[in-house]
Amino acid sequence: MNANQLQVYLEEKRGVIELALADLLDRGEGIPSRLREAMAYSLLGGGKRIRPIIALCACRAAGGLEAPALCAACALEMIHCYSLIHDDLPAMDDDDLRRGRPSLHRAFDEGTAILAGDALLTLAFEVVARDRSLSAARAREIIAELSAAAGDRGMVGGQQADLDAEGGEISREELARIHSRKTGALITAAAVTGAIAGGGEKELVGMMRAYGGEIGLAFQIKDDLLDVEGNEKALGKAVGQDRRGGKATYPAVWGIEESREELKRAVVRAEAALEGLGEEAEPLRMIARFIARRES
Ligand code: GRG
Repeated sequence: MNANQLQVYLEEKRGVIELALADLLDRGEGIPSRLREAMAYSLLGGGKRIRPIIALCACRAAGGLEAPALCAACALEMIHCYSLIHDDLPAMDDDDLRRGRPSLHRAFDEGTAILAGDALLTLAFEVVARDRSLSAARAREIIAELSAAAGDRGMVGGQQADLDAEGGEISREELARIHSRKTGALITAAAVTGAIAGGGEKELVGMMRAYGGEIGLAFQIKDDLLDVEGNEKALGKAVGQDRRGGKATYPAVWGIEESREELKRAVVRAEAALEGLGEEAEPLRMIARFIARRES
């Protein structure tokens, strides 16, 4: 698969995920219209959909099909959207722009943004619990993975550690610990839950955990580099925010050149984690390279 074919592939997968997300949001009566509109504004308002795509690809690597992972993939995107909504709030990063549009609390109001984030987080678990294409045992395993990745030992814990580190000096090890939870945990959960949905054996799930850890790291380093040298228009958000906010980032702790080198090494390690797998893992290999190349 060359770079153009990958773009077409990613676009096609995005389409599948967006249809499924719209469908899952459309749950009839009983939801206050302002809350429903706020959830849709965030969940259907663009984004690369990289976490759900990874889940579909990992499912395919495990069992040949992607369909069993579709609900888990949507759940991952819901959790991701909630985290972005809350991260943009004045009490956190206070960002006015997200995905090229006003952030949710700017387009609506802070109270609605908090509630829409809460509702997306809880909907994620409902969606997997109600997924009829999964056995009860697989659904339970997926919910356990998602909640561990999102919660106090995962993304929320990483976010707190990041807040605590703001403005101070930290070591490379501490930086890695923060980001493996804040960004890495959910990306790892994407690869792992996709493999579980596809019926992957323990060994394959382990390979996906290793792969996910490396691409999660690569994703964060690239994100930090884009904040230094990226294009505001392509990113759909302001650049230079990390330095202004005294954030713990790879360029700040490792320097730009070494960050670029570590990014390359993480991609090599991610591909090595897939060793022994064949053609079925090709999209996962391409995604690892795409993460390092992305401009948004
Ligand atoms: C508020 C609980 C809570 C957690 C926030 C995800 C996060 C933790 C903060 C976002 C800040 C940030 C820039 C993190 C770095 C990596 C990241 C999650 C980038 C945004 O994800 P993309 O690039 O976004 O996948 P799109 O818009 O493409 O979905």
